[in-house]
Amino acid sequence: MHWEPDKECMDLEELEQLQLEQLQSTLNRVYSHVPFYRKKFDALGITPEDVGSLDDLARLPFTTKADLRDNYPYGLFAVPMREVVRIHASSGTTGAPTVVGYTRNDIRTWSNLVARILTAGGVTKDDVVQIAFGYGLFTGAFGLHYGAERIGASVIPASSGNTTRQIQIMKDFKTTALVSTPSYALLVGETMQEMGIPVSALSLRYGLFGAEPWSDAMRQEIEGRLGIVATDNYGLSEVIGPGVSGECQERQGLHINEDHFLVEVIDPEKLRPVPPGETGELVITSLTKEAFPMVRYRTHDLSSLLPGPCPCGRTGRRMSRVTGRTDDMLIIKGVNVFPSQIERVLFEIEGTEPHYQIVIERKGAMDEATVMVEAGESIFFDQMRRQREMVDTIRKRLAHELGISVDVKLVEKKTLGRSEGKAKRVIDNRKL
Ligand code: DLL
Repeated sequence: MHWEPDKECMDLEELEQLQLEQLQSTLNRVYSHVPFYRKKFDALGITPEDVGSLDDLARLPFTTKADLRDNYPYGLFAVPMREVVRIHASSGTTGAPTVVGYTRNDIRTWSNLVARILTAGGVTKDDVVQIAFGYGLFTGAFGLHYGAERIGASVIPASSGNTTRQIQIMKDFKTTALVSTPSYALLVGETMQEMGIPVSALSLRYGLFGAEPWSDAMRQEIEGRLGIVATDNYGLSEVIGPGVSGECQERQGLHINEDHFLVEVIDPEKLRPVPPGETGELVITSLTKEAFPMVRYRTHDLSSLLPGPCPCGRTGRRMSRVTGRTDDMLIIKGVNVFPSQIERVLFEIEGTEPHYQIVIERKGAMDEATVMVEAGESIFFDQMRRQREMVDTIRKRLAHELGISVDVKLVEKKTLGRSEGKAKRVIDNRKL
C-alpha cells in the first residue's frame, strides 16, 4: 500500500532529474536568503550555477550541529518570520537547543511524508492511532499526528507518560496503532502484564516506532508482548522530524523519501563517501523545504544504503536501521563500543529483561564499565549459584562481542529508570 504511488514508485531516471532540479532550487534559495550558506559557498568559490549534476553535491560544504547553534535561534531560516507557521526545537543532550521552522507549505509536505510512512507501516483511515510521544517542541508527536490526520485515521493525542492511563485509553478507545519510541512500547507491554490486561483485551494491530535505535531482537520482544506488527521509522528535527524514511511491511530496510531528501553515506573521518552498502554517517540534504533548508547536514547517525528493489514496489533506495551515532560510540579501555551491541547480547540470554544501563567510571587511569541488567523474577528467587552462572554467561558473551571485559550486575526487575521518551542507556561518570 502506497500513499503517493506516483512519487514512491517513480522511475529512477525521472527521480534523478527531479532531484537535480530541486537541489538547484534549494541551493539558489539558501545562497540568496541565508548569509551563512552564501559565505560558505563564496569561501569555496562555488555558486549554485556550478552544480550541474547530482555528483557535484560532493563539492558543497557540510553543515553541522555547531553551525545550527552558532546561528541560534533563527539565523538559518530562509524565509521571513511572517511566513513561518511552526517552530520546533531539539534539546539534544548537550549545549544550546537547535531551532527549526516550517512554512505552511512545509507543514503540508511534512504531513504527506509522514502519511507515506504510516501507510507503509500498515495504517489506513480505518485505524485509531494513539500518539504516545510528548507534544511540545519535539517533532515526534506533531509530525506523526499531522501525518495520521492526513490519512484520515482517528488520532488520539495521548502524549507521553501515565502508562496505566495510556493502556486504559488503548483498551477503551480500541486503539489499533501505537506510535511511540520502541523503549516506551516495551514499558507499555510490561505495565499491561502488571495490570493483568491480556493482549486479547486490546485491538492493537500495528506499532510505528522510532526516535531512538532498536534492534530486531527488540522488535520481536515488542511484537510478542503487544501482539502487533512493528515497523521502524527515522527522522531528525534538523532535517524535518519524522518522515525521512520508514519501513514497509517487508521490513527489509527503511524507504527513504528520496524525492524530498538526498542521502549520502560518508566515512566520518575521511569525510568521503563509503562504497555502496557499507556503513557510515548519514549526510542529508533537503530538496523541498522552504523555511529551513539543509545542505549536507552531518547527522552523526550510522547506517548504510541498501541496494536493489523492494518487493513492495517502492523504487527509491532504502537505508539500514540506524544502529547508533558516531557520538554515541563509547570508547572504553580504548575500544569502540556501541550500546546496541550490548542490547543484542542481552536479548539472546534467557532470563534477562530487555532493560539495561551501562555505567562507566574511571579508576586511576583505567576505565571500568558495569552493565546493569534487570533479571526476571525467577532468577532472583533462585539460589545464588544460578545468579552467579547468569552473570558469568553475560560477562563471557559481552567480552566476546565487545572485545573487552566489563562487569555485570544483576538488578531486580524495574530497578532501572524507565523513560517515557528516548531511553537513557549510558551513564558516563568519567571526567574526560
Ligand atoms: O527523534 C524525530 C523522530 C520522531 C523520528 C519520531 C522518528 C519518530 P530528534 O529529536 O531531532 O528527532 O532526534 C533525532 O534520533 O539523529 C537519531 O540519532 C535518532 N533517531 C531517530 N529515529 C531513529 C530510528 C526525532 N528509527 C535523532 N532509529 C536522530 C535510530 C533514530 N535512531
